[in-house]
Amino acid sequence: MASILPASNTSMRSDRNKYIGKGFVHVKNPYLDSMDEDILYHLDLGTKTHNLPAMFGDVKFVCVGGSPNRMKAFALFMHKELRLEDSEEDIKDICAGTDRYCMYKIGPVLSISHGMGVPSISIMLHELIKLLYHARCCDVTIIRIGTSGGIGIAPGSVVITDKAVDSFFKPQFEQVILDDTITRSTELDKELAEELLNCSKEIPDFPTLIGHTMCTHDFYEGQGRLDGALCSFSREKGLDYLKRAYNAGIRNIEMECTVFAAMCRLCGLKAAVVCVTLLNRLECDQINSPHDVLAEYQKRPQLLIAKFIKQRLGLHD
Ligand code: R2B
Ligand code: URA
Repeated sequence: MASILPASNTSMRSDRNKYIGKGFVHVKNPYLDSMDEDILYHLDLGTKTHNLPAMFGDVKFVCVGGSPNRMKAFALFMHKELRLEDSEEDIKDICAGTDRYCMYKIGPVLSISHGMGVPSISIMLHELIKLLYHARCCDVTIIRIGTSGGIGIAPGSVVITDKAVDSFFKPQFEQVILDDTITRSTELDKELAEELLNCSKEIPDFPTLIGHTMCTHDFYEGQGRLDGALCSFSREKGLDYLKRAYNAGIRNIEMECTVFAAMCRLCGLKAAVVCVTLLNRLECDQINSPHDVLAEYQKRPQLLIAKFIKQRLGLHD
């Protein structure tokens, strides 16, 4: 599927401003359009080596998730659900030239892994957003599907995020730029969250709710766990933090949603976060459900997003 450009067809100095209108994915970087070539290093793609509009111009849905295996599984599942004519063997990792991230394209759907934590997803998003911009994609919906720790809800519940908040329960993302810290809004698309919730109601035995999601920079102490290599607070203090989070409307904790919300919002992507909870953090720290149970939980966000995409495309089960 790769569409490699001949060396002559290379200039990035085309009139890009006309694509900044409503609906087009945009970048906010005055330097980008004056570059002769843009190498998306961690995706192993580039404007001189690949015909990005031909490869990606029809993308309407982007699904991102931490694990490469899960994003491959999602791509194969989408392929089955969309009943596309090409065979399963045609679904190849577009980023096979790098082992940083994986990427699969299934018709209008892109499935990409982002690794764990803010720095990892942030690098991927910079390059993904530039990719969508160079490809002149418009009206793109992007959804992070993932796992999380639930607060006060049954394990296996799916949380659709209405507010992505930081460790201080604030709906913001603090980005250190040079030696300054700037604060970006983490507002997500409300209508999209409602649409996803309505979609979930059509799936039997599919516990789903809308709630705030907290993004932390650490899985252990940062999420109030007592079972890391380091723990510098008491059991009572940890539990008190989680209870205060619950009282502030937070229903799950993960590690990417704030930067994801902030970057997508600034670049014209309608964004949602859909995470299944693997445990109830008011009851335990360790993820101790059997593997088959966890595997079933992990499929839930995929099921919901596949149903949502099919509905948007006017396809029925
Ligand atoms: C959820 O799960 C991962 C940590 O286990 C992290 O990437 C996240 O956000
Ligand atoms: N992912 C997290 O970030 N925290 C959890 O507790 C589970 C998954």
